[in-house]
Amino acid sequence: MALLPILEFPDPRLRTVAEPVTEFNDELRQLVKDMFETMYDAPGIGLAATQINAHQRIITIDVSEDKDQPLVVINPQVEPLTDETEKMQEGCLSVPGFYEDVVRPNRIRLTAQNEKGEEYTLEADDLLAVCIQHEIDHLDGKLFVDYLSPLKRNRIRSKLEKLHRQRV
Ligand code: QAP
Ligand code: CO
Repeated sequence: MALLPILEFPDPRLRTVAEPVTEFNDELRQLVKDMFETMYDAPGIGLAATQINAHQRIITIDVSEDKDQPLVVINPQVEPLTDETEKMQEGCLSVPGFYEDVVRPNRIRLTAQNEKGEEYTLEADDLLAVCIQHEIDHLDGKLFVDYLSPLKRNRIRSKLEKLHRQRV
């Protein structure tokens, strides 16, 4: 078991587009375990492999109250089920301390694989739907701050850069 360091905005490695997973082996399953440990420790409700500098299409999610409903999302494909959107305040382990409203489709269908390579489909709404879309964005090198105005995004960037300088 291991806690993995999380990349923080504006680290350019967060812009990497992740590769599909092709081998469902013990190494993959260990990575998934470490991602859950890192996510629960943070604590967070979602983590994409991009955020721990592993550029494969792997996501861990648990939006449950009791943190007992882990969802492994590998090679995800998502389709919106309605034109309706939802405005929700989002945060991100890679943008610590900042929360802003983002608008996204509020019902989706997810098709993905689990850590054994088994394919599944589920329909999601509300927080789970938002979280899945937020995490898939990471695999495509996107962050929730990309949906904000340049002014807000630059303010967040400056504040985090200052914090990172103080940390060194
Ligand atoms: C993505 O985010 C998400 O700023 C998951 O200081 C968030 O787990 C989807 C976190 C909200 C939908 C709605 C953020 C932890 C965790 C922070 C997270 C922080 C500590 C974020
Ligand atoms: Co995030």
